[in-house]
Amino acid sequence: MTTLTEHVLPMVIEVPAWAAVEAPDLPIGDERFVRAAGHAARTLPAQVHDALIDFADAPPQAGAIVLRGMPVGTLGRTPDSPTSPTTKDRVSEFTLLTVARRLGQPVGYLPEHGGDLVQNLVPTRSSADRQVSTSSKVELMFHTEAAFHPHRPKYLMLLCLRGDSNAVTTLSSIFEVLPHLPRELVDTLFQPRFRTAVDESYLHGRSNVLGAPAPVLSGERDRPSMVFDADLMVGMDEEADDALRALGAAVAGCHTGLSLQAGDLLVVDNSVAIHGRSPYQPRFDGFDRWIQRSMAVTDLAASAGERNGRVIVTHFGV
Ligand SMILES: O=C(O)CCC(=O)C(=O)O
Ligand SMILES: [Fe+2]
Repeated sequence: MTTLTEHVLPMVIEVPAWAAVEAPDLPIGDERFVRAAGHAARTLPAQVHDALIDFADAPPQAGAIVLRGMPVGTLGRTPDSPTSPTTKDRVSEFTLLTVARRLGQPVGYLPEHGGDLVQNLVPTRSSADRQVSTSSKVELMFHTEAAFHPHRPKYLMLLCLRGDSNAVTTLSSIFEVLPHLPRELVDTLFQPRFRTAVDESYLHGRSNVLGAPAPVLSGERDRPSMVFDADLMVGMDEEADDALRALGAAVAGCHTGLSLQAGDLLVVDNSVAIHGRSPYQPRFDGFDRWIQRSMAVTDLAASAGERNGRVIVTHFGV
């Protein structure tokens, strides 16, 4: 049995009224919309702006921060699926992309909702018990976002438009977990003895494949980066597999969680923190939980050969 040890909570920044948000009347994916969001970063309240600068300079111990009270605009009903039309204005998308632009370059991923720069995460009946972001009845296991992807995002941003107090977004950071891991285990995790399968949301019916051997931990020994997926990653030998299981147990014993409420923007450094979500019970009544998600890389050039505009098109599966 694992005992739960303390894990720091992400710092919460209470956002004062942010008046200067005026989303242009353009499609969200239009480069002019993204540029306007980039320019709007200069109108962010000073403490939000400075917190984002500090966050990019050095990830905090929790690997994440929460901006509380961000504008989400006027919502209609929660859409039935990520790509169903909505009646909402563009305020929340502009909010997300403004923060994304302050931290890096927002990108979409073609297999996920067609590459939308801002994705609607809503519960759907068909995926209620699957390991995808539109699930609800199952626990979404701890993962680095797009762990299997060579162009995985550096930053993950989850803006809550409509909360559900029973849905807890779970969070753990390698900075917090590391002291609980024996030295030899850490040695193993630093070696390229792990492979990761592709998230089913990227496969659209194609057969899964394991990616190239890679380490779980990299970089500085006492302040490492981590790529981990409790569902999709395997060790290539018994010792590596045991190490992975031990890491999973350590994370299970050392994590925190928060129930996102409307206006909360959770900003995660995807290179040190992993996240998941508790099960919850949707009602499918038009007022279920509604999260918008954006992802950002630090450098667009790295994906140049596999990117169309801001949409990363890397193909997975056979
Ligand atoms: O719904 C959540 O709180 C987290 C979902 C998730 O893992 C994601 O969107 O990447
Ligand atoms: Fe995720």
